[in-house]
Amino acid sequence: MKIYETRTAPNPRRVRMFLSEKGLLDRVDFIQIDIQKGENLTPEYAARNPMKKVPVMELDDGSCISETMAICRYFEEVFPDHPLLGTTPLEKARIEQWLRWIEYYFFLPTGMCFQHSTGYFKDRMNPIKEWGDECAVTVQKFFDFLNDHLADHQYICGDQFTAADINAFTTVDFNKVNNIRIKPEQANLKAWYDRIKQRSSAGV
Ligand SMILES: N[C@@H](CCC(=O)N[C@@H](CS)C(=O)NCC(=O)O)C(=O)O
Repeated sequence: MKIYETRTAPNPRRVRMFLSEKGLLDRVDFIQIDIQKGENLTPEYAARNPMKKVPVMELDDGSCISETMAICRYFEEVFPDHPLLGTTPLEKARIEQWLRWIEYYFFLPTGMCFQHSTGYFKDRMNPIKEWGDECAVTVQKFFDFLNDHLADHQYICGDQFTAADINAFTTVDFNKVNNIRIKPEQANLKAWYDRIKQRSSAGV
């Protein structure tokens, strides 16, 4: 099984961290795609993922699945040990709720802030600096929201580490490119961040 990815990009990192937590990293061959050079924009790559993004998983029979959480879902179903997406209906729904909050109100504005402020992909999009600035405000509000939530939670979904922690942690980390860091007064967020950072999966 192969995963086409980019080592420095945040979506592939979410998948690697998920696989690391489940002890599955060595089941996969990782193939590096240089997205800044546009290696993801070729017809050959688009045949695997018409959205031309990383990551893409390719199974041994040649079938391909893209979208970070779809890939994680595949591994959760095939390898249910060390569940990261919940086991009971309520847990599954709560984790899904958080995954969506993180994706829509945190990860997406983080990516938009980066792309519109830096012009990293200016060969394929029209960066609008004001939109980048606006997204930075949304991101900072989510840092505050997480800080408040973590006042009485060990992990995002309670007492158990889940994929929601992976997605929030990798998004907080990626915000270094936006110069958005945890503020000294966001002590709950900092304590949670340090807790996750100690896990070996945080280093993959
Ligand atoms: N919704 C997709 C987003 C994938 C995505 O945007 N990947 C970025 C890297 S983190 C990418 O491939 N960017 C290259 C480009 O936009 O040309 C997912 O969850 O996997």
